Amino acid sequence: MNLSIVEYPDRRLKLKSKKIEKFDKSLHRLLDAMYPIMMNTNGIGLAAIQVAHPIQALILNIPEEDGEQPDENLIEMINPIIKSKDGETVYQEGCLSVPSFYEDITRFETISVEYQDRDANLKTMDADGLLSIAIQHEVDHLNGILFIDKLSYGRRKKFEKEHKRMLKEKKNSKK
Ligand code: Y12
Ligand code: CO
Repeated sequence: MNLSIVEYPDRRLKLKSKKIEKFDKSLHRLLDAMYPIMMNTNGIGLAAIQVAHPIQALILNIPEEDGEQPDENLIEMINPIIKSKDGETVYQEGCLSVPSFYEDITRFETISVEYQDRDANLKTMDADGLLSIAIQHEVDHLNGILFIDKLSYGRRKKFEKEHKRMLKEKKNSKK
């Protein structure tokens, strides 16, 4: 499966992803193909919409303290729903669909999320720390929300300016 990362300002990133009903080979193939893309780009989370599939699937691999991301850390969530949330935390987030831009984002500190695994088994996970932040970031993608949508008016303006300059530089370097 040939996948590539959809980047801002592509409007597909605004789409609401559809609930998954069929837990078949094509879903497994997509999840399997998303994993190397995420790992090869130093990602820790990736939603299916970021590879142009508007369905409610996301993957995560939260690094260990030494920065390693063993395959055993892979988490796949299908049709996730955040059932409860508490507290507040701030973290400097980045996104594979918004390369080279990082900003402090406020999120819930702890969450409880219900989801299905790739075989439709129902699961519940309580999360805090980076895992909680990553789940909230990826669930936002399923609702067409990017972390830059959470910036204040002033910070968003700053981002748009920086982004325009970055695209210009990219274009010039290709000439
Ligand atoms: C905390 C904060 C954000 C998340 C969401 C998941 N975000 C990522 O996985 C971001 C990855 C990322 C990787 C980059 O490196 C490459 O593309 C090689 C990157 O670098 C550049 O853009 C140059 C930016 C972001 C979860 C938890
Ligand atoms: Co993202």
